[in-house]
Amino acid sequence: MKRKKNVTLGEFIIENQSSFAYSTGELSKLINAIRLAAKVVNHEVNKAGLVDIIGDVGETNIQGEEQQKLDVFANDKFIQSLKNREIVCGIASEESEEFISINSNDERNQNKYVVLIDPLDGSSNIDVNVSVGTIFSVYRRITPVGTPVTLEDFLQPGKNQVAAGYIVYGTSTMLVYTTGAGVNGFTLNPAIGTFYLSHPDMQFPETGTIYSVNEGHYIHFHQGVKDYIKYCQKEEEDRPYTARYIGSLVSDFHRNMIKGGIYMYPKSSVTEEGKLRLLYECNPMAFLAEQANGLAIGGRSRILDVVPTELHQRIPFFVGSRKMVEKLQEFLDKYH
Ligand code: AHM
Ligand code: MG
Repeated sequence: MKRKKNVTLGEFIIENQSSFAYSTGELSKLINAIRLAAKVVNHEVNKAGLVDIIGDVGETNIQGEEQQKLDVFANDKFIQSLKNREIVCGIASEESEEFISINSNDERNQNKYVVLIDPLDGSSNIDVNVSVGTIFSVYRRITPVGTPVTLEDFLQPGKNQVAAGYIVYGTSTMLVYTTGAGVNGFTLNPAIGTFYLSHPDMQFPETGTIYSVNEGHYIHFHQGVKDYIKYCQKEEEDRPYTARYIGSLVSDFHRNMIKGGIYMYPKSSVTEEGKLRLLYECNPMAFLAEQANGLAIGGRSRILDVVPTELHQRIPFFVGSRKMVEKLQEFLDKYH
């Protein structure tokens, strides 16, 4: 079938609204709110290099506003955008200790979605002009509408997600998301502030030749991961693989989804739970991966089956092309 050209994200959301099983338009509004905040954050991220010229973090700018750190700025923008449109009943952010309830104890509030967000992931890369990203995840609340949201609404296994996505602020800015019917990617035309469908139906190649891991920590990794890394480096069949590690999960994932590869953030002898957060980073990426024919595991089991116990829980994370993750799993299983 010939694909329509120049489809904007706005049009795509409207056209696909009815294909979403429980659609009442609420989820579409939610994605729209994220789209708008993404544009504002993109604008700010793009000026990050000018901070030393036009003022430093903590200084007061010409309008009398204090310059914010970009991750705080991004956090505020996404939360504001979702709050202003009154479309969610709760938000949890990697930036904040506690979740936020949005008029959820008002019985007129019929909003049923909660959003979990990592507003600016990989923010240590900003100072050196390397890509960063935003990650978001959406669930239907468990408790009844019109009653206060509780922790239970946020601590759901990833398989309950109704939508997830990321924005990558890279050489171009892209918004990639799923509502459970495949993964689609949209590229921002910064001149007119419009996202266009540029990557329809994204799929991880079944296998690939890229492995992404912070190998500086090799000495602390468990034996299964060490053996798999050695396997990646061995001269045999299509190996040695290429090592690529940006240190920005969204960008590493995005590249691997397009080219074929595996991303790993294992536990180690110094970080028993790994580094990445189950709710804000691993679950949304795992949902996207599975929707794009990839796999995501947390060591022994599928990430999306893990029942969370804490908002900021960390977990080892392995995600990527199906065959590569299966091969890694074989190595991990040897030591269990
Ligand atoms: P952050 O949430 O503090 O930004 O940390 C998450 C980031 C990921 O984007 C990235 O893959 C990882 O941390 C890199 O960690 P390390 O520097 O330990 O390799
Ligand atoms: Mg993060």
